[in-house]
Amino acid sequence: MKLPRDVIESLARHLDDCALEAHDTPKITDAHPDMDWDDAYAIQDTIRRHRLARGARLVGYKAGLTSHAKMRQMGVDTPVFGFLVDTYGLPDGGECKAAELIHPKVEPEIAFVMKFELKGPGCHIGAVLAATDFVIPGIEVIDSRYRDFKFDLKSVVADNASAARFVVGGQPLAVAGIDLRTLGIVLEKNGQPVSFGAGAAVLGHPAAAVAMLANHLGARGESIPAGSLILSGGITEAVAVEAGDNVTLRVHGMGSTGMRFV
Ligand code: 0L1
Ligand code: MG
Repeated sequence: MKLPRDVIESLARHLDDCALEAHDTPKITDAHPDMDWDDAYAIQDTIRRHRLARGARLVGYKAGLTSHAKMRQMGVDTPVFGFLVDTYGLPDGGECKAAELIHPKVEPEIAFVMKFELKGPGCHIGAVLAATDFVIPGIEVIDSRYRDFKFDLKSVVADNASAARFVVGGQPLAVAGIDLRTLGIVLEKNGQPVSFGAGAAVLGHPAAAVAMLANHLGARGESIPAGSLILSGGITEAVAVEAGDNVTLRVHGMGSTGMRFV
């Protein structure tokens, strides 16, 4: 690690304040160009600790930048991981308050709910499918705290991979008998289809993103607990939204979920 503990603490507070007060900031590597990956995840971990200390509950994890469309959109080449707390969750069809966010975008995702603990290293698609209770359509609302969504990977890891809100809903399905690679999705904004895709857009198979997450956590002495919700990553590019917008995600054979921005 390159950064002293007090700097990690103050960067975590700064990014958390930006999220809570909905204001942006230049990417933190501008002032700390030597920051390394351990520093980045230590800042994210510190934000998580502060959130839990304030009463939030850890409900799962997210994988981000797992599709070529997203990597191209953001000019990066590696997935990143973050945590999900209950305060990010919205009711299916519910309201998302745009004033609480800086510049939200939505991503269509396949969410996994785990039946058994999953622990890396060595996790693979088969282990993920064996440990999954069900999959369900999910929309992630990302809201980078960085000005104009301009960041590098270490800055975005520190910022909890831009996690902000999420909704899941529709028809939960057991993974046996469905091919998540060919699962088709349509994302609608205000009744108009705006992006389309299939599960294979996420690292060839959405379960591959969950395996990568388990291996990432395993390398840090953590695991994915039973009951966790995992957002496996945007299938398409993220779509910008604002107050007044309605978004709906339709997934083949799994119904739909959505939210309204107010
Ligand atoms: O969930 C995601 O793919 C987002 C990861 C962070 C990068 C971004 O803000 O687009
Ligand atoms: Mg996402």
